Amino acid sequence: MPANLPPEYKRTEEKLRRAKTIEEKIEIVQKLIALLPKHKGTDKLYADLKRKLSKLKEMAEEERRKTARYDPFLIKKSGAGQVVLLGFPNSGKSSILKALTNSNPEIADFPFTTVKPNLGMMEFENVQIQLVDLPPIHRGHVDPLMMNAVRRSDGMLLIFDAGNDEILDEYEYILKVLRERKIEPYWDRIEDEMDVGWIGLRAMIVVNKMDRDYAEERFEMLMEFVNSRFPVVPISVVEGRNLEELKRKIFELLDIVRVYSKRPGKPPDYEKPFVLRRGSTVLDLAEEIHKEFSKKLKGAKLWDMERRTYRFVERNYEMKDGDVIELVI
Ligand SMILES: Nc1nc2c(ncn2[C@@H]2O[C@H](COP(=O)(O)OP(=O)(O)OP(=O)(O)O)[C@@H](O)[C@H]2O)c(=O)[nH]1
Ligand SMILES: [Mg+2]
Repeated sequence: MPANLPPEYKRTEEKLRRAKTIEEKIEIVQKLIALLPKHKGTDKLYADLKRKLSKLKEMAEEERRKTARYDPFLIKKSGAGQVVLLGFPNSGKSSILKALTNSNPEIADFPFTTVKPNLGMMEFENVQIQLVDLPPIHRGHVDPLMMNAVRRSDGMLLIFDAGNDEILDEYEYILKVLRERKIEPYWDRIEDEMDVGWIGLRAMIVVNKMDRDYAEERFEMLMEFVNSRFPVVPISVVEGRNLEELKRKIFELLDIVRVYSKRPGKPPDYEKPFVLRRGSTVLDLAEEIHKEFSKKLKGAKLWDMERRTYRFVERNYEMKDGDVIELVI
């Protein structure tokens, strides 16, 4: 042992002997390295500590790998927004995903077919929207990992089977499950201030299997019960009924606007809209395009491409879906 080690070093070294967890040990060794006077006499000790530290870090990493739980509901977002499909078993969630996207999930006439989320991209005009078909909600255990995925999404479809007599009970049950997870589903607006930990999530209702007997009656009953709180879209995947309308409504659910940026003297590119949250301003658009740009921004020309005229709008102008914007700096 080289001489001249400060007393604090010795004290810390003593702590290392008593440390229990790998994390504690890492922290102490790092402290030792910092406390060690650096000179020829301590070279070897320094190298030993470094080796010890890297060994401990390896062990910590190994531990993390072993304990980390694989979460199949951690879904990377893509496209203009992510919409989850939630509903009781057999209501047709996977069938809807298959009908609206290029995905080919397992579909069967018995419940609990889907056990892991299925993803697909839905094309609506010039935007792509990500749909996530989830395992069913039921009256037993609700997977908290699944509900976390709902929380992270940008909107949800509550799916019901028009052939099912339990439709109202199921609706109430799903609302209860959402409440338990501090999710407030809404379409119009949330009037009251939300408590800490709560989130608002845009939601709408899809009544599938409208081809079944007495479907119309059940649909009417649910409509009345929902009482305009959410839009209710009746569809039939089997008959291909109302699917285009459903797509448009899913786009509306996301509450986004598409705006087209135009350079001076050039036409806008209608294939590539900028997709922003409703309420976004010209300044938000400029920031999206280039941070530097936004600092110098004066406002924008809002074009009427048919008449080839424009009017000047301020930086805080809230853009509407379809606006053609030429930023002015
Ligand atoms: N009559 C009728 N049957 C449908 C319709 N859509 C789906 N189905 C049938 O309903 C059954 C269940 O469909 P799925 O898409 O697997 O239902 P799911 O909600 O994904 O079911 P889980 O994964 O178990 O929650 C299948 O037999 C489908 O063919 C429809 O519009 N009309
Ligand atoms: Mg399914």
